[in-house]
Amino acid sequence: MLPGKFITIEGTEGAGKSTAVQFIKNHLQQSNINVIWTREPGGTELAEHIRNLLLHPMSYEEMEPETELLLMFAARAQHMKKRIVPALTAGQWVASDRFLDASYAYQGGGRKIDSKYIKLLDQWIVGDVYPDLTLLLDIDPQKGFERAEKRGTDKDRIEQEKMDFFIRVRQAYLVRAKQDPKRIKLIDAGQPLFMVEDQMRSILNEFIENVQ
Ligand code: Z5A
Repeated sequence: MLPGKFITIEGTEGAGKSTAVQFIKNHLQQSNINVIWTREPGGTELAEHIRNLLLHPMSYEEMEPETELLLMFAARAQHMKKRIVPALTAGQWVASDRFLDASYAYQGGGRKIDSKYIKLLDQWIVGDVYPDLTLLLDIDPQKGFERAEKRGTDKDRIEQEKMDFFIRVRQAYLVRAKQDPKRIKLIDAGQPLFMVEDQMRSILNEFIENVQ
């Protein structure tokens, strides 16, 4: 086990993940914890190029699910080796806006890729550098969709998927949370913002108390 602490933030479509990330940043800062923030797909210059490839809508050719999965893990391999592992090895705290669980949810649940292939890549690329804490923002997909619509920004390639895709993504996330309840903390993101923040505050405080 590496000496640093690793936190990840996950969420279904429109759950308010970006809003939550801002709250978590402020809360950790107020708790005098210095954190390196990063995101997936992305987090290094090369991985950010792969992110563009993954999220930019393309008119010339449809991306196959296998290609999407392998590109997610290609970006992750770079991210792990160049940023996450060195920081954790140096004893630093790292927080990532999405990470491995998203591959099980989106490529496994959403794209219906057999999880045995994701597990193989997981064991190879992530190994035992698993997050210590994952905050999973969960919302009914219909409600999430309405929130995302209100945001009014252009949809990326994955956000353009239909409702049944996001229903499967949510189910796969919930299965992950059930399999690993000690690490993955489920947050009811359908509530008003102050209640979502209350849930996150108490999870973070408990985590900080236990590791210090
Ligand atoms: N992906 C993948 O497929 N496989 C992988 O392995 C990985 C990722 C790592 C990029 O992620 C995509 O990559 C993502 C999964 C895939 N695709 N999708 N879809 P991203 O994290 O960069 O993008 P995102 O999923 O679109 O996340 P986001 O920008 O954080 O969106 P959000 O959850 O919808 O958050 P938001 O913008 O904060 O909230 C939406 C709106 O709701 C906004 O107007 C807020 O003001 C509002 N809001 C927030 N909280 C509340 C509450 N509590 N009440 C009412 N309104 C609220």
